[in-house]
Formats: sequence, C-alpha cells, structure tokens
Amino acid sequence: MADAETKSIDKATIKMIEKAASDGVNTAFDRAETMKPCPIGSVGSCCKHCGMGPCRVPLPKGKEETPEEKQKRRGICGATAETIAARNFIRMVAGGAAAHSDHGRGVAELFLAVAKGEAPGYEIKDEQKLLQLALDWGIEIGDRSNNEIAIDVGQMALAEFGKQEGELITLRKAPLKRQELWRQQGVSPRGIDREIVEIMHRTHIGVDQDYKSLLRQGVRASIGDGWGGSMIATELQDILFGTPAPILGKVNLGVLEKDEVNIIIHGHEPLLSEMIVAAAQEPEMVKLAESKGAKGINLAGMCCTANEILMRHGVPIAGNFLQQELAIVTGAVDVMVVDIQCIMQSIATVAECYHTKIITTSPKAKIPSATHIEFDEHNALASARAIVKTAIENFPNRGSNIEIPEEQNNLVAGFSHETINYLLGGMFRASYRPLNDNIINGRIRGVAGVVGCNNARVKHNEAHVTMVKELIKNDVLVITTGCNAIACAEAGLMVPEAAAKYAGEGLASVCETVGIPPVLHMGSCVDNSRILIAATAMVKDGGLGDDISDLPVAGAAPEWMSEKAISIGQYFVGSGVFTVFGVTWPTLGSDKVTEFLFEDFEDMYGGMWAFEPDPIKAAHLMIGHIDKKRKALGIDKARERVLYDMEMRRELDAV
Ligand code: XCC
Ligand code: SF4
Repeated sequence: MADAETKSIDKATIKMIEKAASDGVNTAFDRAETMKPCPIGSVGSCCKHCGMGPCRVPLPKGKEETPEEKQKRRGICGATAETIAARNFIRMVAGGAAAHSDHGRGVAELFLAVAKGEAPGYEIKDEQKLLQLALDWGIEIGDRSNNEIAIDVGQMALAEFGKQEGELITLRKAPLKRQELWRQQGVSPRGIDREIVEIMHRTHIGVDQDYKSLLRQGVRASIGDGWGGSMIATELQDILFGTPAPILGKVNLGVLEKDEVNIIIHGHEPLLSEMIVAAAQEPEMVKLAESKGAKGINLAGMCCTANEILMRHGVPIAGNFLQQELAIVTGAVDVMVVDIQCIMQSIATVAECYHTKIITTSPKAKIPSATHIEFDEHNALASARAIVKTAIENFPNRGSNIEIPEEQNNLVAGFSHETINYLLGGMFRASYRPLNDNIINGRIRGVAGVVGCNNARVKHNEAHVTMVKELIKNDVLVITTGCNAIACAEAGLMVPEAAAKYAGEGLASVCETVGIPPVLHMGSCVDNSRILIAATAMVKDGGLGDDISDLPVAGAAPEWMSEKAISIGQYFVGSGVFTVFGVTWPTLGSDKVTEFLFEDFEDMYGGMWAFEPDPIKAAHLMIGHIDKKRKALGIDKARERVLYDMEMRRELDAV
C-alpha cells in the first residue's frame, strides 16, 4: 500500500487507511491500485450487448483512416464506434434514472400507504407542502382532509411512473420556455419507466444505430429522472418527513462514540432511517443499551441517507462513499444497516475482520454474508427496533482493537428551496429577489451546483474541495448535494465563518448579511431536483433571462463514479446547464459522440457537457461560462464596478 496520504486529503480517512493496512484489511483504496481500469471499456468502446461480442471498437490509430479500414472498424453486427459509445452512455443514464426513480416509487408507495392509514408510525409532517403540491397537480382541496388529499397525490405520483403518453405532470414546474424547448426537441418524457425501458430497447442489438437519436433518448429519460422520479422522491419525502430547515450538525468519522452503541445508517432511502431514529430514542432501547454497559445509542449516517437524516434530525454524518469501509475499520461500529445504492459489497468482508454486523433491509439489495432484516413499511417501527436491538446486543462483542479518529467538523445543512426562499426574503415576502439582485449587482458572480460521488481512481475529496474553494474564492455561490456536500463539510466549508475565510469579498459580504455559509447543503442525490427548482425560482424572479440556460450558473461532479451521476449530469445539461465532470469521460472512444455532447448540445439545449479532471481548470471553465452568461444578460459591467469599489475600499483601508 502506497503512502496513505496520497489517498485522501482528509486526516480521519488517512488514519483509517493506515489502520486498515496494519489490520491486514483490504479496502477499495487497495483494490484501486491493483485493478487497473480496462482502457477500452473506460472510453465506452466495448460492447457486450449480444453473444457475438464483446466487441472492441476503439478510435482509429492513425489520423487518416482509409475507407477500407473504416469498414472494418466495427462490431460483428456492424455497429460503429459512435453507436457503441452512445449506447453505452445512455445505458448509464438508464441505470441512474432507474435507481433514482425506483427510490421515488418506493417513497410514493409508502406515501400512499400512510395516507390510507396503513403505515403506522408515519404521518404527514408538512401540510403546507402537501397543499401546494395538490394545487400544482390540480387536485381538489376544498374541505377534504389531509389524508384524502394525500391519497390523490400518492395515486397520481405513482401513475407518473407507468404513464404511457402525454407529458409528466412534474414538468410543469420548469420554466415555460424550457417546457417548450423540450417539446421541440422531442424529449418531454411520457412516463418515467417508459423512457428507461425505451433505452434498453433501443440499445439492444440491431435497433437504434444513429448516435444522435440514441443520445436524444438519453436526454428524455434523464429529464424523467430529474424532473420526474427524483423530484417526486424529494417532494413526497418532504411532505412525509418534513421539509428541511437549517440545522447544525457534525461530520466525519470522529462522530462515532467510544462508549456508546454505534449504528451507521448507510444508503439512500429515508423511509427506514426515520424509524431507526425514532426507535433509538425509545427509553426501553436506551435502558437496554445501558444494561449492556453502553452509555447510550449513537446514530450516524453514511452517504445520502446521512444527508437525509442530518437535514431533518441533526443526526451526525460519519462520512461519504469512500469512507464506508473505513468506518468499520474503527472497530467501533456495532451495526451498519444499509438499504439501497452505493453500498460496497466489501463492507461484509471488512466487517468479518471486526465485530460489526451488516444488516441489509431492502428486498432489492442483499449481500450474501449479511444479516437480512427486511423493512416492512406496514410495521416499520418493529423492523427498526429489531435493528437497534441487534446493535445493542452486539456492543459487548467489541474487540480491543478500536481507534476512532478525533476529526469532526461542524456544518449547517438543510438548505431546501423553501429555506433559501425564506432566508433571503423573509417570511412575509419570501423570494429569490435578494439573490437575483446580488447576482445582477455583481457581488455574487453566479451559482454553481457541485455534486456527486467519490471515485477511488482519484484522491478522496481532493477534487471536490479544490473546485469548491476555487469557485467561492471567485464569488460563485456553491449549492451542493450527495458526497460532495459531505466532502465540503469535512473540509469546514459549511459553516458561516467559512465565508470570511474562503469566499471572495462580494460573496462573503452577502453570506455575512444573510448569515449563511458560502456552500449550501441541499441534500441527497434525489435532492438535485431541489437545484432544478432553485434555478427555476431564479428565472421566475426575473432579471436573469427567461430560461435556466440564461442564468449565470454551472454544474459539476468532480469525483463522479455512479451511473446516477451521469443521469443527473444529463438532466442538468438537458435543463440548460453547462456541466463539467472530472476523473474520466465514458465516450472518449468516439470523437463524434463526445463533440455532440460537448458542443452541439449547447445549440439544442442551451446546456452542454465538458470533461476536465483538473479541478482548478474545471472551476475556471464554469466561471468562464458564468461570465459568458453575465455578458449576454448585460450585467458584466456591474460586477466590474463592484470589484472596483472593493479595490478602492482596500486602498482606503490601507491609508
Ligand atoms: Fe452514491 Fe448518493 Fe454518488 Fe455518493 S454522491 S457515491 S451516487 S451516495 Ni449522489
Ligand atoms: Fe458486437 Fe454488435 Fe453484439 Fe455489440 S451488439 S457485442 S457490437 S455484435
């Protein structure tokens, strides 16, 4: 194992990588060293869509390719490098959109069960948001009860998944001009599931063999994710569990407690974790824990579940994607309970080296050597109690090889769209006006959505933190979700004091006035839909153009790895946002496909992809795009004046 310091910028992570090495435990960091990525697959040039392959059709070697060579450089079925790269790319979109949307479906099913009174323990927490959604969807309110309204909302939400024609009802949230553009481009999704299935069909051998046509379907399915499945997940989760509001939390492996029962909740759906939070607070459970010699029960989150329960309950975050094995390496985790997505199978083998029990809970996501306690939404508290009890009973089995790194940071999370609206405008005139005004007057240069995973191919958290620091230094307000949010929190960027320390003068002055950090935590992966809503609110407030593509905004996923990240990036782009990814780019095997995504998409959608592994350069691509949009809006001069004022102020201060 090479020097642990080359693996992460985070001290707690480095310490646990070292402990893993001395404990003889193999982690993703080790495997990333020994397993090199396949150079053909990584650029999207390997097709295994039928039994005649896999076929490898890389870029031509020399510059000039003869017509004869061109004929030969194909898969057995004749598929070209373009077709293969485009097919692989949109299958990633399908995988990501399916994951988010199936999560959304699960929420909708629980929502309906709650409305019908069939899921004891849950209730509707945000009535205002329920009524707003009912209004948006044309559901009668009158003097009907919340549950009656919610039954209609739940049924309508579920129907969006299997809808066969027309348009998703949730598209209505988008700016009118964007909705019109989607219709013109033929990418308004009909039903969430339908567009995903159609990708699987079109990419089967011998179906769609025009890369432009394939990529269009990718856009369509991704919009069904961001403006459909993910948005439904976020909206219904807010109604059920409460819309997040600013809350103080703690982050990093140091949140684990030496003398308490530690339960890590890892995965994505807040359905079960909400109940575990409730169960862990029950006096009988606390008593049971004490009877086993523990001082209490300590919950901590991991990955997106962490973001969900932090935002709503202040439960601390133990870490992001690449820290999941390392949490177990502390020796202090009594149970790691998981549901779906981003759960490494190796947590089960790492757990075998310690006393940790892994509990799977979803019928969709099992791991052979883990304990399976299936989550029953009709009896959720019972499932949650069984899990908490297992952890308590495992506490006495802890070995002596325990080391909890002391690192932990404070953060403020919970910046839902509603919160931003309220914080900026105040309760009686909630609006985005102050944000738009500060963008127009140039104190804030623009807004960047920086999101996405960790990737074991690059130094943990480095690209996230470097990019975000560079953006805020240049007066770009950053909004974030997922593992990027956790990385920023671990680096201390999510406290109001970070503004004075890291942000440019303009952004810092706004943060100081409003009392917010320069990096706003908006939630989990599905909560990227909140970013779409925030962007739409900026459009609707006026002064910054009439579509998302007019806004001085940009998106990025500097350490992406999951198919979900590709789907998210694709719906950002399809919504008009310039979006840059780091690490690697999955269509480099075809120049035409890459050019189409990076250049032609701008004319079609007003947003386009870019690939730049260097986080500073990537940040400047985003800033360049933001400045281009400022210029088009005619607000570039205002910023120069603000900077000039600041320069003068500094000079005066110096006198
Ligand atoms: Fe997973 Fe959502 Fe990626 Fe983190 S960021 S590694 S998808 S947990 Ni959404
Ligand atoms: Fe090869 Fe075509 Fe089969 Fe793909 S679909 S594996 S390119 S023959």
